[in-house]
Amino acid sequence: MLLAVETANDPQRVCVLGLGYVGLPTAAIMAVNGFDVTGVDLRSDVVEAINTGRLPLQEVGLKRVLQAAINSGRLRARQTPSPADLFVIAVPTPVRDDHTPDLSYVEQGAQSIVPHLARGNLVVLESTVPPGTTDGMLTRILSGSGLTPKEDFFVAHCPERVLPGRILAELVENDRVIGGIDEESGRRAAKVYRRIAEGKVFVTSAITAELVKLVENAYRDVNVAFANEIARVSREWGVDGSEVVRLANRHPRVSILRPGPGVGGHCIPVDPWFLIQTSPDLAHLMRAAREVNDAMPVWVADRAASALADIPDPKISVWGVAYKGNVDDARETPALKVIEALEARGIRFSLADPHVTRFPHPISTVDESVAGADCILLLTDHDEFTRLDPASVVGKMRTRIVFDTRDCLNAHRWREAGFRVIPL
Ligand code: SAJ
Repeated sequence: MLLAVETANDPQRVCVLGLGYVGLPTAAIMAVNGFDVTGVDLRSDVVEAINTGRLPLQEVGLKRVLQAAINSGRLRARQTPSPADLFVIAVPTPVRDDHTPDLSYVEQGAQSIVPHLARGNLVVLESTVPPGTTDGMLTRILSGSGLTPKEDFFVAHCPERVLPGRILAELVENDRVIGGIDEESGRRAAKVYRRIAEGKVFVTSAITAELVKLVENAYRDVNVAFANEIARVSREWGVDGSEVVRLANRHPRVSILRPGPGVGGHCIPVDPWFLIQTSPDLAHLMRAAREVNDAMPVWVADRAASALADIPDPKISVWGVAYKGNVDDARETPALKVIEALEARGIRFSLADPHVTRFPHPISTVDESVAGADCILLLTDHDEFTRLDPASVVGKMRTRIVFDTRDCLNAHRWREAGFRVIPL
């Protein structure tokens, strides 16, 4: 971790708005690097947890950094902002049901800064936004303070790039792209990020930075969609799509991601819409990728249902509702759509997930979930599942079928234990 090298004109007091998966680690890392940080979140339970050194969310290594930050006396949480040299906005930017961006949290965050904005302040937007937001809506709201942008205060977009499950490492190690609304804004923001990041810091325009972020996530969505399409085409030929992808990737210039039950989380299924919505006549590939990935959960449920077609009143033990392995996050999880499709087909199910605590359906242990089940439907590649000895569940099930949608189980071992193993 870098040690802070402070100079008189650098921002020292930081106010981080939004203490979720990005804002909280950012606030903690800034505090341990010498900034004096006030974290702001609307939720009183989150604020209280942080002030007592408790984690409001699961993330590898975060507890240690949070406690170090709290113990240093340089991090505290509040429900409202206070005056600062630097404001960092790290709030959610979801899409509505009609796929239009919901920027209400950014708007509220910006409005809450206005009464505190002072001459010389820098405002950095980390949240992912449609092109034009930083130099448009955000700067406009901040101008409500009576101060003049690019003269009295400075604004930049520095999109977060951290991967849930590796947030602390990536926060420090990843390169950063900084887009200023003018050169001075970019220069000031770059100076801040050079204090906390070991990766390279690239300075560009606000629009370019907005596009870069959206393109990164759209790229991943398109790549997974390609993998998922391969899985479905391979299935037509009766072969395992994951094996096709794995072997194609042995070519030195092919790098396809892994097929799965669909794409979840609060970023990859959301962000491409910010581009599709703003360039509807151009973004054909990105729209198609969204459609391919969104169709996966129902396809998976259909496959599971047909595997159980001969079994009376079948029961499925669903393993994993988190949107991906080893995280506690179930936002936009494909598991929910798979479950809804199973429900619509009248199939009984029971859910197991060792990480997720907040979910619309009850979650049980693996042992409870497999009791009397006919099929394990693995949707999330948590380590707890991949490491599990099939012998420990085989006796509890009525029928021995396992449908591994993540290609993460040792098929040989499961077959030896008497299971019929279905690949994606
Ligand atoms: N997935 C697959 N197959 C794969 C990879 C992912 O089906 O080979 C699925 C996952 O299971 C999950 C979804 O895609 O449901 C998204 O997972 P992810 O690990 O690809 O990405 P996120 O959403 O956890 O984090 C992404 C990252 N973006 C990129 O890698 C380009 C992260 O760096 C961003 O900071 C984050 O979005 C964000 O906040 O924007």
